[in-house]
Amino acid sequence: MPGDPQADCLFCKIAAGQIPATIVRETQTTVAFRDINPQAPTHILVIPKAHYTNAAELATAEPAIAADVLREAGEIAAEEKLDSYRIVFNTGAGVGQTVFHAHAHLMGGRGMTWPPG
Ligand code: DGP
Repeated sequence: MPGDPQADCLFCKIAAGQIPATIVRETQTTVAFRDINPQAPTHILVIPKAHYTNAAELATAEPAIAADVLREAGEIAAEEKLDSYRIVFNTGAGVGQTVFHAHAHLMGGRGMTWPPG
């Protein structure tokens, strides 16, 4: 069922506490943890606990939880004292999505160029 934990999903396992991660914040619907391979001084992933493959699928099925993910990213950015930051949802292997459980990358603490590579 969409939303149910997937046995072979890394981020479902992190959400369930079965794989360790540096947890930053947790709510009823979301978990935020530090990226294992940070691309910026602050690089935090915010995920829904429910399993959806990507951000659009999450927003279609559970718009309130998609909003939770974005609100958490903003509140964490404030906690991390980031006055500028980027939130990225890679969607599809062609643009670098490697974990097929919706996640926001919250990145900040350095300057960034636009457009992204
Ligand atoms: P993406 O490429 O958009 O699918 O992002 C997946 C991110 O997940 C990538 O930046 C690295 C991160 N990541 C992969 N495995 C782990 C892990 O086991 N722990 C943590 N904390 N992050 C992970």
